[in-house]
Amino acid sequence: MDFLPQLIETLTGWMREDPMLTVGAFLGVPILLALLTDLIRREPALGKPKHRTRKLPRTPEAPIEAVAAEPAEAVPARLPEPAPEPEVEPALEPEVEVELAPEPEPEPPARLRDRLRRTSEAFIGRLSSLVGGRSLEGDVLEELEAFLFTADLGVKTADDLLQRVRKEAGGADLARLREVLRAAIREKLKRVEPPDRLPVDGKPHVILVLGVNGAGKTTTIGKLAGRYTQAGQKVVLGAADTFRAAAIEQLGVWAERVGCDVVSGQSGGDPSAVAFDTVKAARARNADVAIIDTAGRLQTKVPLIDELKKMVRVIGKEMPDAPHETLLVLDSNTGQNAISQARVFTEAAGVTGLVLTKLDGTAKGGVLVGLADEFGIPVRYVGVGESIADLRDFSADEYLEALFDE
Ligand SMILES: Nc1nc2c(ncn2[C@@H]2O[C@H](COP(=O)(O)OP(=O)(O)OP(=O)(O)O)[C@@H](O)[C@H]2O)c(=O)[nH]1
Ligand SMILES: [Mg+2]
Repeated sequence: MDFLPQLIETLTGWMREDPMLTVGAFLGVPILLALLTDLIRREPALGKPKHRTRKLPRTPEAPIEAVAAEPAEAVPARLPEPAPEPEVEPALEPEVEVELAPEPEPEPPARLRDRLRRTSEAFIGRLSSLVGGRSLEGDVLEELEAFLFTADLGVKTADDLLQRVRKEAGGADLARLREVLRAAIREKLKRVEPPDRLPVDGKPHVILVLGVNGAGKTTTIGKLAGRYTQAGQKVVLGAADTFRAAAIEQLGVWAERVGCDVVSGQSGGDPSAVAFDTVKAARARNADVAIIDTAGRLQTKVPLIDELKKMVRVIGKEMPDAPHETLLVLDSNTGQNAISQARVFTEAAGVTGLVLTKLDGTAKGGVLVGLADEFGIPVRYVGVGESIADLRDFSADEYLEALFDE
């Protein structure tokens, strides 16, 4: 406590010895302190321990905010002297990629004749060169018989056409043969021409889509949803193919592309439950059409066919007259095998319409005639490519023209 008297005594001594210096010290020291405080406030780094800050590149993995939020205490008081940083090009802002479902190409619809060219060449083209300038008798009729039985028409249809040719064109020439065949095939195709376009028989009109693996079910559903939507109908899709994980996603892409809702369940879940929910949701949302996708199944696998029967029963519980349409999708490339597929599916699930896909690029499109002849089930649509416009209403005359006209 005797510090104060000592200080006073010392200052009095200084005053006595050099009064000017003492007054200067009294005024100068506080001014100096004030200046120092102000300087530290403006340059905080001066008042902190020395450490290095690094600018991180501006990438999504290292956002700027994360660097700023790092607490100062986390930095050690003394950092080892860092190696000089290499010159780095300033990082560009990362480009943001937005994935959009590809838009359907707005190209004008191709003529069926162009798409059916290979079938036409393999059937009528080969038949014409086989007969050539000869008349229809003896060996020529035998060659014709062998040809028709291997032409993807099915045995029943080939036999029937041969009888017609013998009766109506026996002894005649190629021109007459073409005439008789064209008329006979037309008769068969006219029976399976659908009476109406894009039917809407219920509210919602429920369509169940069946077929073996890879036949083109999901693609057909996407195109069909596109066509109904373009016609002003509200569509709900049901992803009841719970067997293949990517199937739900595939249908989702189509739903986004055409602008409709999709109902889906768990991968590996009960497809009947999804079918039921789809019809229920379509009713609740006042939709006009509900289209249900199913897992591709081989016609020989009985449990899968049983599952299909269950699905039809369960849909009927939610809406007694549904499904209004059960479409069987058949890949034209499978030729005569499509006929045996149709036999099993029609027995299992009461198929009301056929869709023949991939008529473009196949030589086996003649199977459509065999299917028409054998089952008499309407051929609702034909697939002649991968865009929405490539799902066509089946027209007997258009098909005939594509097959016969060179
Ligand atoms: N060229 C052509 N390709 C088609 C046509 N229809 C479908 N495809 C193609 O056939 C392939 C199989 O079609 P999907 O719709 O996946 O067949 P899916 O029956 O649903 O197959 P799963 O679900 O595995 O049973 C795809 O590459 C389609 O693009 C068509 O009319 N023409
Ligand atoms: Mg599918």
